[in-house]
Amino acid sequence: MIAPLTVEATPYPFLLDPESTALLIIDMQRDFLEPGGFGAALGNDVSLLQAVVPPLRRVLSAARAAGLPVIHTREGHRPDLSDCPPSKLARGNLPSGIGSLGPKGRIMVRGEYGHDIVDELAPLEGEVVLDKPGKGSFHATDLELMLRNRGIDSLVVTGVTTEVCVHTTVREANDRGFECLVLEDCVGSYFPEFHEVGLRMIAAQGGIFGWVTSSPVLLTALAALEGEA
Ligand code: C5J
Repeated sequence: MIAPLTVEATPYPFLLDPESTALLIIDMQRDFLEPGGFGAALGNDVSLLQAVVPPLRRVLSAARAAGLPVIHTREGHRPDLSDCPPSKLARGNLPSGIGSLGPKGRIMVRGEYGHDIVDELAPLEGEVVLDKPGKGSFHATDLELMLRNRGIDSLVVTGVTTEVCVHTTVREANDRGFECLVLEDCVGSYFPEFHEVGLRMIAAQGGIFGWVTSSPVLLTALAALEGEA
């Protein structure tokens, strides 16, 4: 049995038990991070999300080394779009929206190149890749069942975007009794001000939704596990 690690965080230190914590990587897909995808179709500067990749790569590698389960999510839909609410399909009046053919395949459609995770963070064999139709990772998925079956009660949360899929997931997790530690430099937004306020909202009021720390702080804590059997 490994003793919980103390991770300095806001609003107070987070106790991370490596045996009951998973790394959750939300929607690090080409559709959000690269030109020609959904993020760009919505009029966003997708280059803003690229900053998340290097620190998240380091966290992914440390989590794998520490034996933490890794769960990757992907937002998107079946090719016939039968799981896409008409409201979501219509939202934004986009000339080229969900299901349209773009330079990376059909936008936000499962199986298309653009829907998949960026090369730098490609899942390894055995890691969960969870397809979700909504913003939250728990909505219409079996995430909760998988976490409970594995005895996971805490999540290190990363990915994009801070105020949309990350926030929705943290709120869903919190209401289900999971503890969330969000890494401020491993989540990102097209809107720096939303990112900033989104993080503050998580840790405010004594950690109303969870805790916030940075990847270097987590990596320092995880380094203490090296050498432990
Ligand atoms: C958005 C997401 N922003 N992954 N999705 O539509 O945050």
